[in-house]
Amino acid sequence: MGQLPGFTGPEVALDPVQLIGPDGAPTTENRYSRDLPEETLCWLYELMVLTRELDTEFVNLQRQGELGLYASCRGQEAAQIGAAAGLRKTDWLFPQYRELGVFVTRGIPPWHVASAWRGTWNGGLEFTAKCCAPISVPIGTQALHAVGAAMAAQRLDEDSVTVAFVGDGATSEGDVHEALNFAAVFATPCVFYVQNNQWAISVPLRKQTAAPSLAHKAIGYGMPGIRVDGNDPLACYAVMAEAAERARSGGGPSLIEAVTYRLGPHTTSDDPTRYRSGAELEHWAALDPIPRYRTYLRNLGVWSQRLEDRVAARAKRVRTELRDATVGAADADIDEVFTAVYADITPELQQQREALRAELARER
Ligand SMILES: Cc1ncc(C[n+]2csc(CCOP(=O)(O)OP(=O)(O)O)c2C)c(N)n1
Ligand SMILES: [Mg+2]
Repeated sequence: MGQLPGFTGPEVALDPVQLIGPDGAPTTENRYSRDLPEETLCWLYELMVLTRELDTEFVNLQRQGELGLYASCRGQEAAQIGAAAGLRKTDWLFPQYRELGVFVTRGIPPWHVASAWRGTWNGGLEFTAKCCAPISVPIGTQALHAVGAAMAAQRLDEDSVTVAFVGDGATSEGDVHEALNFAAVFATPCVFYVQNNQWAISVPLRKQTAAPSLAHKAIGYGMPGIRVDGNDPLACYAVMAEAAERARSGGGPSLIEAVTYRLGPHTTSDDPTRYRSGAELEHWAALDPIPRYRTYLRNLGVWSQRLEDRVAARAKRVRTELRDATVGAADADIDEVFTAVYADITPELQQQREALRAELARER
């Protein structure tokens, strides 16, 4: 890649970091360790299966009219779980909206996520109990929040790191540019984690950027850029853990591009067969992170039928809990839209509140 004369910033490798090959065999990559305790290896597997199962339940619940909308993370489990697991529980997460794997890893109850998809005004204020911001539907805005929170941590002398989860499409937003630039200039403890799932609704990656990769954008901001195989949980874990430690120890922000694929539609309102080919889907379905990781664990002698049965039983239980808590749940209190803005409601908001109440009463 051509660089400006005198440029002394980091080079970005186009080849993604990969610790487990598509066939489930360990690769020759030796800059990162795949040496995690057996318990952690099994935990990652459990989270991936659990997320896949819950994701299916979320789609079902939407189809049955219990959720307004849902954005499936099918295919992105390794990218999300690997990354979230590589962090401390006190590191603050700033998700977009497709991050079920991140929420599950953090221990956010799935019904809190369901409540957000039923249209609560706040998109998941309960997530904050687990150091995770609510879902962000306005694309890229969460990147600014992540940098602001990182600057706050810096000033308070805390050693927590923030992570902005953004999509490939979000990298075209002005907000994300501003966030990256601020983060680099002020050396904030923030990691930008781009899940490049190849699509932004119906816009393919090739129409999103003319850069060699999304990770290469890091060069322009003056921060390390790393591409990682987003369908390899151990690679995502290792790369995130490294970037978080760098940020924690004063080394500033990093931009990680996790190369993955959205196996499902953009949301339950989308029909991807209208804009992408069956051949493309087949190509990526063969790279599905779950069977790949299962093969890896089996070769390692860590996978067992007992593990599979235990994981399946837990998934079944949690699916039922999600369904029971969601079906027929009460609607959100619309009043909160107005009462939760300021300590004392302003006259303008009070007027709007009364207008809405009157309108709703007419509809009833
Ligand atoms: C500011 C803003 N502009 C446009 C939209 C409409 N929109 C919703 S999702 C989306 C695509 C986002 O793609 P990406 O960042 O790649 O995330 P993905 O959905 O693939 O996970 C767009 C443009 C929005 N929600 N917010
Ligand atoms: Mg995308």
